[in-house]
Amino acid sequence: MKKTLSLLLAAALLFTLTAAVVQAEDAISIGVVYKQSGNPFFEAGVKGFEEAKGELGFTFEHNGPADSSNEGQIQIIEGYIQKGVDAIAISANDAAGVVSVLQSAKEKGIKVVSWDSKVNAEGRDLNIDPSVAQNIGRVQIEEIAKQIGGEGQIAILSAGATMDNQNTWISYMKEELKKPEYAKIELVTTVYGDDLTDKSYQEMQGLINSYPDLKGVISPTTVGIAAAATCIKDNGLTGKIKLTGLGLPSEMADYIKDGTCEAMFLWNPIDLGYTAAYASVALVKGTITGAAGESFEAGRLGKKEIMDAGDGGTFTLVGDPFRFTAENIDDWKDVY
Ligand code: RAM
Repeated sequence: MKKTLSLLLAAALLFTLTAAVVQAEDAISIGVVYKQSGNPFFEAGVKGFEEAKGELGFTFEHNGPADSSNEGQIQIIEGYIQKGVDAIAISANDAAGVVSVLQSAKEKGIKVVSWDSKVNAEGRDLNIDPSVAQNIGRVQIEEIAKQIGGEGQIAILSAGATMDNQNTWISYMKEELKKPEYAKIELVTTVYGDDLTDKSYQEMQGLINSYPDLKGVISPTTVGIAAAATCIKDNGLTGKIKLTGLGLPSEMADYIKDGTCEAMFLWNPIDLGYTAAYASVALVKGTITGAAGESFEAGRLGKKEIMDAGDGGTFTLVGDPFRFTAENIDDWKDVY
């Protein structure tokens, strides 16, 4: 009797172990690529992948080039293809530059989701946009207009010249600026800090040197706005050059409180990564193909509708931009 029992126990143990191995082998694997390493915005995005992993049971790796380059992203993608991941989830430095390598991934059956900054339609199955792009552009113009009292020179300090998310938002900012109420505002230039802190700081210093009458700066990048705030403060220009854009509360809290940046916007980057993870898994499982009209469940964020993006591909949306000020920044600075 005892012998039969221990045999049964051994068999049960073997079964459990085998099941665990099979499950580990079968787990969906996602290769996450972001614009650059060391950017806290993407570290927050990775937290969203972690959270979804706990709910869905996939495995993932994440990486981005230190220099924000397209070449660096291509190398990372090639590595993921070699490893045989099931899905690639990328925020692209160059929407066109990664299409070819992602097409070879797709030929091997790998699903491709772009999130945060899109890949052109031919290279993706679905894009996850943080929020309605037109809105993101509009609120930043409204904000800077209010801060500078409706007139004067403004400049844009952007991320990389080939980064689709900033370029799209900037095109909507320019549309917004055509409205009669902004007739006295002059956009003097757009400069690019490539989402690198030092370069962004230098570009901000360049703006200060070249445009002595500059009244305001919009920086639609978390790296850019933080570097611009430091530079404005270092030059003793707090309150003289107004600053708004898209910033992380964790990086900007002090500058919001001391008035270097009266107000800025952002959506929740954790939710963005979380949604990209759910979309990747749905594509791999085949519950969606990424076509307009489909929808998928994104855990605590509920049902996400897939829509026509107007660029030959499709997209879904995560949330609304939130306006951060001295009144609410303390509620957020420890979150992301
Ligand atoms: C930077 C990156 C990212 C962008 C945010 C707002 O971290 O450029 O792509 O979405 O800013």
